[in-house]
Amino acid sequence: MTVNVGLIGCGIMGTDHAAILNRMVAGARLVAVQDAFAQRAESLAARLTGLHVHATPEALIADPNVHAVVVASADDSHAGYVLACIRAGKPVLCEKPLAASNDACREIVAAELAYGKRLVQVGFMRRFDPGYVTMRDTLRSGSLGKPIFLHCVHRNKIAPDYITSDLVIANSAVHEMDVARFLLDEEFAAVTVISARASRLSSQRQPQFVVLETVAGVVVTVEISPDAQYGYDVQGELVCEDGSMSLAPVPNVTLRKAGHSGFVVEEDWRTRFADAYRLQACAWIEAIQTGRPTGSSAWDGYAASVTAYTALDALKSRQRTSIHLEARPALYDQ
Ligand code: ISE
Repeated sequence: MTVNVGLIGCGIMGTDHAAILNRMVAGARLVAVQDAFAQRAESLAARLTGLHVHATPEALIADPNVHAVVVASADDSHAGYVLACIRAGKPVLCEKPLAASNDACREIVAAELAYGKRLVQVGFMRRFDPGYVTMRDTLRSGSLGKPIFLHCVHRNKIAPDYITSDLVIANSAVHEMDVARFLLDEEFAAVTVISARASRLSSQRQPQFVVLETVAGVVVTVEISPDAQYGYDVQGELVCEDGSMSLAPVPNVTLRKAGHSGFVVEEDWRTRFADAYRLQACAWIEAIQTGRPTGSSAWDGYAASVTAYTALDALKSRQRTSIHLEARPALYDQ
């Protein structure tokens, strides 16, 4: 069965999703778009054939020709559209964050529980990055023993002006909060945040160092540098009882030129995680076709949100702060 997809939000991420669905995913067809700025939807429709432009997100969700929805609109609008998709019984791939508060995440989980089936996938694309997937599979094989430390580095080339110290955590480090749960398969118990001095590029955001402790005692460190200047750089090393494994640089080609030997560093996450975004879309469509949900669930979106907001409390208080999640409903057991 071909899955007809409607897209809400035609900004940078929405346009990327459209290009992926249009060209790279077997079994998917982008059929409808909508954006708060109608002109953006019109211009996307002018570039791709066969798209219906809807005036409102509600009309797009209600369109009987739309089987499933991608939400890539402004962050604070996500929850409302995800809830509307659940009410309509339509699968939805929602860009992170799932919602703008823990309460709104809980409301989505409750709506899905009432519906009785998983419909929501959160766009934490790193779960589909071949490097992280290999690390997870290797850890599960048991060949390296139990995990002890996960060291993460997350550097953006230059953060946009709206990024503050809070958003360095809630918008950037939240990826490590999700992918660490994915790798380690357990929840966090506590978080501590240490701020480094601000770079001369911006006084409004400090680079942050986040230390997370899992329930089993694995320590996860995350350096988040919003203005690293040299490029977009994501690193990860998982140290286990019998060895360690690290993400390899992407792309994995060594360049030698003018006295240097090394690899090109990506500009941003859209190129660094291009494969992950494509594989995420393929997996989402396959999950709809087979009825076997995959990727980050609404529960994972809730857990990432609680972890990020607790980290913001820890940033303010400068204290090690406990993380409290509700009991995970059986719907979300793997
Ligand atoms: C951005 O919103 C993302 O989601 C990227 O993956 C992340 O690397 C970046 O720091 C965020 O601002």
